[in-house]
Parts: sequence; structure tokens; C-alpha cells
Amino acid sequence: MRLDIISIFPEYFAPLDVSLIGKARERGTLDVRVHQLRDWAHDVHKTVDDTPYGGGPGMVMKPEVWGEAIDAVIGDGTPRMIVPTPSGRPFTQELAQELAEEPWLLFACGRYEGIDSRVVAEYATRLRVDEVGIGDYVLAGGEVAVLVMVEAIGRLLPGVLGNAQSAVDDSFAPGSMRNLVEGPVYTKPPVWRGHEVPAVLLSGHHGKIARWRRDEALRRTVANRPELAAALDVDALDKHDRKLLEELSFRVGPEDVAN
Ligand code: 6GU
Repeated sequence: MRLDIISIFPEYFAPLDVSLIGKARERGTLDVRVHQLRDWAHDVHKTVDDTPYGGGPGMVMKPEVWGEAIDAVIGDGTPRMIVPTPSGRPFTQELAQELAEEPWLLFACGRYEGIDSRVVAEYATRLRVDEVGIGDYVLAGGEVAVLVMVEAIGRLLPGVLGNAQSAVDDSFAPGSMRNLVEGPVYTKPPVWRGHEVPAVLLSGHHGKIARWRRDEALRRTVANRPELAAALDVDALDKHDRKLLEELSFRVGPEDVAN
């Protein structure tokens, strides 16, 4: 997969040299190219922003600089373009999976109040363009969001994870224990500072271990992600699951209307 990133802070992407993603780059599974947007600004100050039409706070990134940068980076190619912004569609495991199947991605990182909207309008006539956000909070710029997305996408590429099952078991992976987060994990020693590893995990009884793991996943989902638990498919739950949810006084389904 080829990955181009345009930003006024290329230094933000140093972490892509390490760990799984760094190894994938060394092997050639990932071809990451980070570009300095200011290379396409022509005035002495390398200006990339200007005041917003209509007034208001902050600055907006200029379309001409972005246009030249994107044209130079893509040539006559047609990458899928991602514009990180808190107002974008949510980045989910499903979108990560979809993007992992693309041969070429281009990330256009905005700072300040964002990029002049005509840039997306222009490239949407030629490329598939998505504005994407990573959660309901506001970052100072798209760079960290792109690191998040690249890591989520990169680990799904063939051969990037040592153990292919790791991605299959992910909390939000399609078809896993869908809509359940993962439960707790333990390693040696069996007792640490008086805390014991749950005995069932040492029992060697695979059926009981699987059941226990599912129970713990359900408990944690109810505690930490009640909106996911509420959306569980009742028909996909067995008697044991239902009993556990009953014990937790948790009702699957939409919240009752106030009465
Ligand atoms: Cl993609 N960018 C910024 N600046 N803030 C965000 C975001 C992106 N996603 C969530 N918050």
C-alpha cells in the first residue's frame, strides 16, 4: 500500500518509523511518503493560511497551496483521499478495514480552522474523498488523527501482524464477538501482590475458559460501553448470556421512553 501524507508538521510522523508500521515499511508492505505542505507555498513567509470569509476566529488553509501540493503528489494517479477533521464521518474498524483494501491513500492534514472547502469539492470530482474524524473531541490538527488511522489500517495489511488471529479477535472486528469489547487478560505469575489469576484460566478446560471469557466481555461491555450492550442482537445471545445480563440488571434494546 502506498500512503502519502501532506502536513505542515512532517515531524509528527516520526512514530511511523517504529514498531509494526516501521517494520512493514522496511519490508515494503507499506510505502509511506510524508510531504511538507509549505514546499508548495511561494511567498517568502511560506504562507499556508488566511483569514476566514464571513469573519470569525482562527485561520483557514489556502486552497492554492493545497491544490499545487496535491497535484504534485498524485500526478495522474487516483489515490483515495482522506481529510481528517472533527466534522468528518466516524473512523471505525469497518472503515479501517475498507481503507486497508485500497492500494493508495492520501491524507491531507489541516491545521487551524481547517482547509478551504473548495479543496475537497475540487478533488471529489476526480478522487474518492472522505472527511473522517476519530472521536468526539477536538485536536489541534489532523496529524495525530492520521497516526491513529495509519496504525489501525496498517496492522490489517497482510503480514503486518505476527499472529493473523490477533486482528480477527479484535473487539470491533467483523464477526468476532461483535459489539462486545474484550475481557481481561493475564500472564505469569499466578499470584502478583496478592492478586490471583482467575482459577478457570489455569484449569485447562477450554469450554469453560471460552464461556468465562465471554461472560467477562459482556460484563465489561455493560460497564464501559452500555450503548454497545444495548445494541446487542437478542437472538445472538444464549440462555447463559441472558442470565448474566439479568444479574447485571441490564436490559438489551432501546432505552425505555420516560414514563
Ligand atoms: Cl480527524 N482532527 C481534529 N483536528 N480533531 C479531531 C479529529 C480530527 N477527530 C477527532 N477530533
